[in-house]
Parts: sequence; C-alpha cells; structure tokens
Amino acid sequence: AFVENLLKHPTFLNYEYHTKFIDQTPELFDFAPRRDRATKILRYIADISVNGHPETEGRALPRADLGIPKPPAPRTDGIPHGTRHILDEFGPQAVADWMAEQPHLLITDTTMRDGHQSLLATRMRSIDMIRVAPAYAANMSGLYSMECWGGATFDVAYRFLQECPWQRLRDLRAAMPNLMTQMLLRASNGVGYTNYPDNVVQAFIKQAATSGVDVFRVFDSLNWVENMRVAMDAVIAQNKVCEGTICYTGDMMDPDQNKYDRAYYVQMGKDLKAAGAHILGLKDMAGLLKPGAARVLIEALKEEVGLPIHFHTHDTAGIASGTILAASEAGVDAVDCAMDALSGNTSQATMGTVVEALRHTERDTGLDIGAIREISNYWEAVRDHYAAFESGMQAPASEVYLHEMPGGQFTNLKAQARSMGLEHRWHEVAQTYADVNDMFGDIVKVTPSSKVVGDMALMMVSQGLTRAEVENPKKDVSFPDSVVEMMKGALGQPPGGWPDAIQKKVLKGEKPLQDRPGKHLKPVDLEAARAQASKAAGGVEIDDEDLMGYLMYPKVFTDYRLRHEDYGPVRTLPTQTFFYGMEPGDQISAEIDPGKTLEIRLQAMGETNDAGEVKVFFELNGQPRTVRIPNRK
Ligand code: BTN
Ligand code: 3PY
Ligand code: ZN
Repeated sequence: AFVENLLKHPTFLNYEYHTKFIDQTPELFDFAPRRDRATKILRYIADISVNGHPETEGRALPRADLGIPKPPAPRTDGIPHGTRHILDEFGPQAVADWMAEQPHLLITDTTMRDGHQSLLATRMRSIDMIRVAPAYAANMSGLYSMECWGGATFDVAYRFLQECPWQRLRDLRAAMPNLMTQMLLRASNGVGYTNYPDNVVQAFIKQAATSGVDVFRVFDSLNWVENMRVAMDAVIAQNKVCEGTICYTGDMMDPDQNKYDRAYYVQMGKDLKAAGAHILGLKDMAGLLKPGAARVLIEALKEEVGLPIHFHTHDTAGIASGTILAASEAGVDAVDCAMDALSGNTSQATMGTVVEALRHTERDTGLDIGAIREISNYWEAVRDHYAAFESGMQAPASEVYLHEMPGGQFTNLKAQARSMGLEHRWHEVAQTYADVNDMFGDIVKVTPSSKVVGDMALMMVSQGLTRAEVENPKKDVSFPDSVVEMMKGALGQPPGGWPDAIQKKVLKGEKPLQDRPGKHLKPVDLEAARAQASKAAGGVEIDDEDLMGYLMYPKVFTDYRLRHEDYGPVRTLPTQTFFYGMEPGDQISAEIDPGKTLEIRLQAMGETNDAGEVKVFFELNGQPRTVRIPNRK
C-alpha cells in the first residue's frame, strides 16, 4: 500500500521525489500495518487461487491428499551440547583440533542446501526447514554441521520464493543453537555468478557471520587460491570456521591426464593451509571421485597437508556411499550426507545408509538411526509438496563421468535445455558440454565456471555448431557474454591459463586480465548503494542484510522488495497454499509474527465479472473479507 500510495502521489509523478518527501508526507503512511499485512496475504492467496503460480504451471501436480508435514517430537529434555559450543567457547582452531582428535566419522546434513538444490531446483521454502529445525537440535546434536545456506539458495529465495534468505538464516540459527550452521561461499563470487569488489565480499561475509553462519566452505570456480584469499581472510577475521576447499575434477587415477593429479591436489591443499584454512574441504561437486581414488587422495592430503578433511560428493553415478566408506577408511574426518528422503541421484549420499554401514566399527558416527528415520519421514512428506520441481531423473547415471556436470547444475541445465526445446537432445547437450570443457583446456566446472560451459554447450547445440567449427579461425562465431567474460579473466585464471587459440578467437584482439579480478574492481560506496537500493525499492528502509542482497543481485533484490509491498509476508503460508492457492472450504493458519496467527478460510469464489475480475470470499479470524482479483487466464 505504501508503494502504491507513493507511486500514485502527484509529487512522485512530478519527479520531485526525495527522501524528505516521505518524511513530510504523512498520508503515505495512512494504513494500519497489521491489518494491511493480512490484506496483502489474502490478495496473494486470491491471486494464486484464481490465476495459478507461474512457477508450477504445466508441471506435475502434488498428490491431492497432502496435509501439513508434521515434524518429529524432541527425544530429550532440553537441547544437548553440540559443535556450536566448541566454536563459541574455544574458537575455530579448537573445532579443527577436536575434529582431528575424535575417532568418529563426522556427518554434515546437507538437506536444507545442496539436497534440495540438487533434487528440487533449490525451491524448498524456509517454513519447511524451520519447522523441523528444533527436531535436529534435540535429536541430531551429534552432527558436525547443518549446511543450510549459500550456493544457489540465496538468489532463489528472493527470485522464486519471495522470501528473505537472511531471515531464513536467523530463524534456523535460533532454532538450532547447539549445531554449527554451514554455508557454501563461491569466494570472490560471493553467492553470485561474477567476481565482486573486495569490500563487498568482506561486508557480505561479516553480515553472514553476524546473522548466523558458523562454517564457511570457501571455494573458487577455477581452483585459484589467489582468488580465495580475500574471502578466507574475512572468515578468519570473524572468528568462524574457514573451510578452504579444493574442487575435485576429472580422474586423478587416469595415467593419460596429468593436470589434476595427486601432486596438484596436495599442492593446492598446502596452499590453502598456508592461506589460513582451519580445515580442508574436498568438494567433489559432480561426484567424480571414485572409491580407489578417494583412498589415495585422502591419505595423501592427511599425510602431506595435515589439516582435518571434510569431504563432499554427489551420488549421480550411484556410488557416493561407496566412496565415502573408502574415504572413511583412509581417515577422512567429516563427510556430507543428505537425509534419506532427499538423498541419492544428483544429491548427496544417504545418511541412514552411511550411519548403518559404519555401526559397530571404529568410525561409528554415533547418530541415532531412529531419529534419522523420523526426520527423513518428515522430509518425505515435505518433498511431496514440490512435485513440480522434480527433475524426472529415474536412475543413477554413469554418464556423469563423461560430462562432469555438477549435481547442482545437472537438473538446472536440463530445465534450461527444456525451455529451449532441446530436452530430447539431452545426450547431445551432455556430449557438447564435454567438448566445450576440452576446448577450454579441461577446467574445473563449478558455479560459476560450470554455468559458462553450460551456456556455451546450449548455444552450440541450438545453433548446430561443432567444436571444429567453433575453433576454426575462419568461421565467425558469436560467443555468449559469459564465455567472453571468462576468457577475459573476469573469473580468474585456471591452472596453466586459457588455451591461446580459443582465447584469441573469443576476445577478438582484446587483452585479457592476468591478475586477480578484484584488484581491478573499485570498492563500492556502501552508503551510496544503500540510498540507491532504497530509491529503487520505492523508498523503503534498507537494512544491512537488504544491502547485501542488493549488492549481490541489484535487480533480483529490487523486484523482490517491490513485490513484498504487494504480497506481504507470504513466507508464512503453507507450501501448498504458496504454490497452488486455496479451494472453497480450505482453511489454513499463517503465523505472521510470533504468537500472531491469521486463521484463513476461503469460503467461495465468484464468476468473472464484466470487468474481468473474480470476487474471492474469505473468513479472516472469523470476520468476512472479500478480495477482487483480475482473472488473467
Ligand atoms: C553449478 O552450476 O555448479 C551448481 C549449481 C548452480 C545452479 C544454478 S541454477 C541456475 C544456473 N544455471 C546453471 O546452469 N547453473 C546455475
Ligand atoms: C553452488 O555454488 O551453488 C554449488 O552447489 C556448487 O557446487
Ligand atoms: Zn554439492
């Protein structure tokens, strides 16, 4: 209502808008905020009920008989101590020391980040996570950490879920005070797809630590340690756990390739240790590390680097738990798993399976299989609500050894291919992705470099271009912007540099950067950016968290913030209502503030009138309310 008032106000239309104008024009605030939020939510529900949600249109429908998933009850009185207490009382080095000394295989639960990023296109809503968080705190206090933030979840929250990722973080942090939270950070690329100025990266990390992140898994999409230092230093300055991370690619056991071999990974591990990493992350984003290689690599890293190791892999080829067991035997300290119901395929290995496989061995995880089962049952019920976002992958795919796509990209790229009418040519896209990787000199493929390879592959398949044609100096090719930027050095340098010929062809004579992109990016004036964000979002107040959203994704954030003025706190709606609206007779509750709950009943929907509008009749906390919505169908 505020923005509507503002946009319609003659002073605003006269372009005489300035911040004082808002202060001096009290009629802009002529609405009761409480009542108003309820009205906004009713409008949102009415709109979705009449017109549907664009994100689920044409997609599979969830089963008709779904209820609200019920989280398990606590199995203990009070909240048991967990890893968070070590961090808070003794600091990040103590966490690393404790990790190395204790004998169990430690487990990180990735369900709330990589699990749904890899299986459900990152579309899981906060409410479904927050409701089960107390059960994790009570029943899973032996977990190493909860990966619940970062990666693609940040922009997807604003972009598709109409919610604030920071609020998700604060709510989860509050509900799991004994467990370390963990995020995935793309080093200088933050949680975006491009390098940001150093002061933005630093401010972002400071805010993430303040809002609730304990463990930062920091990686670079070309494995360039030089480009990770700003982010690693900022994490260390916050006294949080810095997990300096190696991305694994290719097959280190292949005698025909010597680019990414044992010596390469050991050297990178040493460089990360010298850069201050408390623990070493080994990120196998595509699930390419085979059990035999895991044994060799983990032993080498343990012996020659000496940091505790946290191993992350994907189950795309169906072998992740086998690789985890081999890594466990070789002495890995912690591994990532997803709760059973959101595990397997492009997601992580199955937690209950790994826990049971190690039961009564020296690496016994100590986790309670009953507690896992209950929480997994909850996730199973949650997953049913997201049928629209399932990828259709029916079986493990050893094809991943050919294309090397990250688990988090596989389903996204498939969706992109579908939207371009190329889904039936998927295996060609996969082969072309592999060709592009060769053409680019065999690079690490992980966000954002993976996105660049995907862009190029889709372009080639849609235009019918072969690798030979692309490489032919006489053939004119217009490369995607992301390819031009990457070859310019905007994402940094891959080991050995870019292949000369293709780089020259892409850059058409322009000179590439050789050093760190951040060195050339001017620091952002944060207060000026705050004022700009406020103006773009209709004059609303921009707090520090909002500012970080704006700096990472100016347009995505602004659109979110403007829509928020119309829709209100829709994050409080049940998932079914958010994506599908309500039908006559349906009743739901939405807790818009702690203790302030809206009881909403949709009574009836009228016919579309001559003005093209539908009247929707609600009962809100027992009082009748009517909303008129244009029928856009
Ligand atoms: C990756 O690409 O390394 C993993 C996850 C990132 C997925 C996002 S979702 C939209 C965009 N399109 C892609 O192909 N990747 C990113
Ligand atoms: C991300 O950056 O989102 C990833 O999941 C990379 O694997
Ligand atoms: Zn992953």
